[in-house]
Amino acid sequence: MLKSFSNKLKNIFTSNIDENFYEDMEDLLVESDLGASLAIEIVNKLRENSKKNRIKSLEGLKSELKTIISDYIIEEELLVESGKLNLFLFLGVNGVGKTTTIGRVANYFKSVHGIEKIVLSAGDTFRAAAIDQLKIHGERTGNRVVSQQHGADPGAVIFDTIKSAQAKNEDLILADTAGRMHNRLNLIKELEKINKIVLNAIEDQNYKKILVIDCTTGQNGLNQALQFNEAVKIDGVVLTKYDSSAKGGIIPSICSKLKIPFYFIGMGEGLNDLKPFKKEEYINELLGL
Ligand SMILES: Nc1nc2c(ncn2[C@@H]2O[C@H](COP(=O)(O)OP(=O)(O)O)[C@@H](O)[C@H]2O)c(=O)[nH]1
Ligand SMILES: [Mg+2]
Repeated sequence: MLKSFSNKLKNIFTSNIDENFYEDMEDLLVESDLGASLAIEIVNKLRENSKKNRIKSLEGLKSELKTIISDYIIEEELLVESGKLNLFLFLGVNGVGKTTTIGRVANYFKSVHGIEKIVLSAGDTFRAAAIDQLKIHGERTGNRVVSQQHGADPGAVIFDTIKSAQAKNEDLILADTAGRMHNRLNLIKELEKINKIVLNAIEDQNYKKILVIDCTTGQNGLNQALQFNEAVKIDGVVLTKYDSSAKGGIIPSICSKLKIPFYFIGMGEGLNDLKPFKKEEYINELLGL
């Protein structure tokens, strides 16, 4: 789909720079999941800037478009700070890839950053399968998993994880959460409770609340981000399934609304299919540069 975006962009860029050109550009941006209001905003800026700077060539316009979209995007490297307990809490609706992402993030910090003492926390107690799934990721990546039985209090599981990690002097906790409860209010209350427990249990902490979004859900991802951010302030996002029929326009869309960075991009189901998010690479791929 990314390919198709840049191909379509190529077609637009071979036409004359007239009002039709700007309309086609707007349609294309909406199609690629940037959302109508952001697409209009970007095209307005492009129109204004090209007038102001007397940009006449298609190449010039393309590079102006790149600058405009880049300005919305926030890239940040997720880091494990040494000498303290780091806790990354993964949030997001069912099926977006939270549990899979935890396995891959564990693998990333171990293999790329040499972080040895990682513990996985089975905070999704809502589904029995989620606990087993996390245990499998623990085995594969050679990390300890703290879990309780299906239906247990997720806050208690995460509290136990923190206490044992402190006792064992571990570096990093990767905590899973349920994407669904009996209703939405329950889920929000649960997340607020977990948040309080973490804030109280770790003194000098590097605590990040990370939202996982499936980019095949398009603009729906923006609604999810707004809702989770309202419940517990989100620090950053992991975008999964970028290898599937995804358009990726959700990235500038979420960044512009919430002013939060993207940390990683998931490009497949394997343990190594998670890459740190790189703004420059992303925008070049999007625009076919
Ligand atoms: N193609 C692809 N599939 C993914 C990616 N990330 C996760 N998945 C798949 O999405 C499905 C749901 O993942 P899971 O981690 O169980 O989601 P959770 O409910 O949020 O914990 C699984 O089949 C994963 O293998 C990705 O980046 N690309
Ligand atoms: Mg899960």
